[in-house]
Amino acid sequence: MTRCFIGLGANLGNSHKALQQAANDLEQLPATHAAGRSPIYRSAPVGPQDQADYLNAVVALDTTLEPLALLLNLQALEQNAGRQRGLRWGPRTLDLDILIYGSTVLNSDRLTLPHPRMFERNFVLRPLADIAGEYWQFADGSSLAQRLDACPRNDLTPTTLDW
Ligand code: A4P
Ligand code: MG
Repeated sequence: MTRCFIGLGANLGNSHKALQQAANDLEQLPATHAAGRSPIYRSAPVGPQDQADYLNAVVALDTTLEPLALLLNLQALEQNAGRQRGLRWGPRTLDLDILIYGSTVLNSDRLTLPHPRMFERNFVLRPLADIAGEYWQFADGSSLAQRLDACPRNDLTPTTLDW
């Protein structure tokens, strides 16, 4: 089993329901077990500003799915949620990113691990720290606390939305 962290984001339609459904579906994937869910956060859009606030969260999974198989499963869940690929960084009903797959470092056409933009995004690092802990260390030896310190402070608030 490999411990993975999946980033969830949505800002179109019923985003709360999309996150709830996605977390349930992720934990039901084949060869996969639930390993924790962060609180749900509300965050100002990064990228084009003429779009609604996002709901963001991180889900931890233990899985024996290989990284590419996991990615294909995430893309199928995005499709089921009615995802249309449009503007880069534009609004979406559901975005699922593999943030971390164990200690795997990968740079291929289809998959980059850890996720290349996560270190600039407090809406990823904050919920990740909630479930992984601030002392959690990346492959390069840096800690989540250090990464959070260095991260731009985009507007981010915890919600009381339930799972
Ligand atoms: N890909 C490569 N590595 C990965 C990975 N680790 N996880 C490839 C998932 N996918 C990965 O993704 C494009 C391609 O990236 C995939 O086909 C896969 O092979 P996509 O989901 O089709 O495109 P995208 O998500 O529109 O593009 P991008 O640049 O990945 O967007 P981001 O970085 O995901 O950003 N603001 C707030 N507040 N909250 C948000 O959640 N999200 C975005 C989207 C912008 N602004 C936001 C938020
Ligand atoms: Mg994405």
